Amino acid sequence: MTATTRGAFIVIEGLDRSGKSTQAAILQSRLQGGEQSARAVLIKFPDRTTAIGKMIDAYLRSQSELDDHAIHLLFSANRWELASTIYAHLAAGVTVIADRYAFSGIAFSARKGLPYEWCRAPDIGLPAPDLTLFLNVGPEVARVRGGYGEERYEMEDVQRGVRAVFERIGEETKRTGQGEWVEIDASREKDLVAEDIWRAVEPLSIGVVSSLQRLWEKDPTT
Ligand code: DGP
Repeated sequence: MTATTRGAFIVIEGLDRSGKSTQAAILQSRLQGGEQSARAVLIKFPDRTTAIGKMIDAYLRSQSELDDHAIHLLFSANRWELASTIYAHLAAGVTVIADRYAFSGIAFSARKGLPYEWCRAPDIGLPAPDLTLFLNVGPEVARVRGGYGEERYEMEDVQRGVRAVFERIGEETKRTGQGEWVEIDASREKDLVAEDIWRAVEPLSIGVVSSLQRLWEKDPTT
């Protein structure tokens, strides 16, 4: 029996203003323009275009208030509503790049004091990324870059707490081997960051033979 090749699922995570969206766009065009000319789609979380995404958008702009648990579940539901789209693309051999994913879900809510395990639970079973690129910048660098302050969470002390939770997630992912977690020094010039990203992604750009895993099927904390 011949093994079938599917598209790779690549997630880009990081603090606000770490350059995720810029790098995701560079990566997408590089994948599409290469010799192999892979097809690649970019999905941004939260997806603010859906009905759930509109509620999230209003919350982030402080136009509505929601209980911390309720908004956490909405962010997760927003990922679940796109899960079948992700599966379909991957099965069709298309590379999927997600700008943020479930790791942001844990990081932003656990920072508020919600229990880590509780934060992880609603995302268990989502399609698991083959590779997560964590764009690492200090919160002070991120603040200077684009100007925090327009949306909820865009404050240095919040970002500092979020970063600490991301570090825990990265350590757990590396220890348990459930997916690959690569840290990229994103405080550097954007072309250098893009080169490091490409080095990590290139082996996956021709597709993946192994079957897609589900997120946290094994408890990473044990
Ligand atoms: P962005 O559109 O990437 O700038 O993200 C909007 C904000 O929402 C940003 O401050 C990070 C935060 N965020 C993204 N995903 C989640 C999530 O799953 N849960 C929570 N609580 N916040 C999130």
